[in-house]
Amino acid sequence: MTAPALNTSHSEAIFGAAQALMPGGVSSPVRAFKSVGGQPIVFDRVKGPYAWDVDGNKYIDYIGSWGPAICGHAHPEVIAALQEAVEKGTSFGAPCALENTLAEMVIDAVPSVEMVRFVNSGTEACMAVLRLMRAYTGRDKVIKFEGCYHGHADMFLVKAGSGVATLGLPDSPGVPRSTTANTLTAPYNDLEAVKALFAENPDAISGVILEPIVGNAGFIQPEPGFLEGLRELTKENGALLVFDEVMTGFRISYGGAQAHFGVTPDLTTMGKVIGGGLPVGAYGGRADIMGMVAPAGPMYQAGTLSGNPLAMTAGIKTLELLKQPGTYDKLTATTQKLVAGIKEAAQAAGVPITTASVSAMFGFFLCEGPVRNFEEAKATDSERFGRLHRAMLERGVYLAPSAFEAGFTSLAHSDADIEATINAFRESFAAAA
Ligand code: KE4
Repeated sequence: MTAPALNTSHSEAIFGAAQALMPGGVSSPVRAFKSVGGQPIVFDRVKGPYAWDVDGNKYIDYIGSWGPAICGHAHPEVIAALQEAVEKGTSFGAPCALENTLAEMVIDAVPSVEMVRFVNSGTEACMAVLRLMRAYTGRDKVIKFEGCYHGHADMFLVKAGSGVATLGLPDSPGVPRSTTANTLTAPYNDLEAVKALFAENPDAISGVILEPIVGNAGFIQPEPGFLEGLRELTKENGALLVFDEVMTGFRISYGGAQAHFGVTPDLTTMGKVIGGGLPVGAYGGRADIMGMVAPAGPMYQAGTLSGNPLAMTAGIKTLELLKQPGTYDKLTATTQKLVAGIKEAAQAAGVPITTASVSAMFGFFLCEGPVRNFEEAKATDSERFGRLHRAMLERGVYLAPSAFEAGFTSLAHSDADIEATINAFRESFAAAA
């Protein structure tokens, strides 16, 4: 069944004008639709599970601003809390009680976090946590995994995921070799490779940082024993284990992926959900390590807007909503129903697919699978994904514009939304075959 042609003339005009104003016309590369082709959709407004573009087209949104909108976009209680808070000012640059409140909520929720520092993005959180790993251990090297993305700080742009993988960039110019010389990489789910790196670099590795569930190389889960093995290996080698939960934090469970899997790292980075859509990042962990952070200790990190009252307000209200009983059971049921429908739709069209989900995060690769690491993820049929993405847009469903991203559901996605999405997949797999 062919979808009605999508009128996107206003999107095209606005995006066209943006080309001369901002590199690629966007504020973040993955939004430019480079790997799926066609023009990006310019948003006008969002509400619940929906987005409307500037031409008035409505979409069921499975990006949710790349994670923050887990309660649904513009949740009335978050909006009301912000409207009240904004009357008291937009930024203080001074301590405020709201920081205590959100810090207590994060500390109570996340097993590894005894103390936390708020920053303004996941990138900042990951930059700071690497500096802290090095400050605490006195060692310079770090192990990351191919396909994992920890923001755009120089030392992490080595075999990175997300937009770097999407655009097929050989990492990035402007990053000195001297900076990335201390960044060691291993395939995800490969404990032997990590063991070898420790053996080759005795007493030189500050720690291992990873996405406990990968959402930046497509959706890749840790194999049984992988996280536990890293926990043991880092302990044996006097190194730190760091979970980058910027994407998984408060999405996989109220305590994040670490609570879901029962593996407690030494440090954790967070972002997205804890800001409820406003710019927030955070890093936290063992008090003896966090005690090194200025002004309590010598490791310097700072930020003008860190802990600002609006971001704290949105984060507090979002976590209050997520803490309600039954939240994650509902998110899991919604997502499992969606993913089962996607798989059935692909199989009906004879399209090879491997799907997976945990709580409110999901993904699929257009290949047989299994997909255990970034190398295997590259087997996905990116060309067909591009055609599928466009066909879904034409049917009112907004998926991440990249085969190397994850999908996000929310408390606002209804059964009717899921049914409509599955129908759109049925038609689109056939159209994009
Ligand atoms: P930000 O600096 O974008 O707030 O966070 C960086 C980051 C760190 N760690 C993980 C696990 C992340 O997923 C991210 C950011 N995620 C991407 C989506 N794949 C953000 C979207 C974008 O870059 O526009």
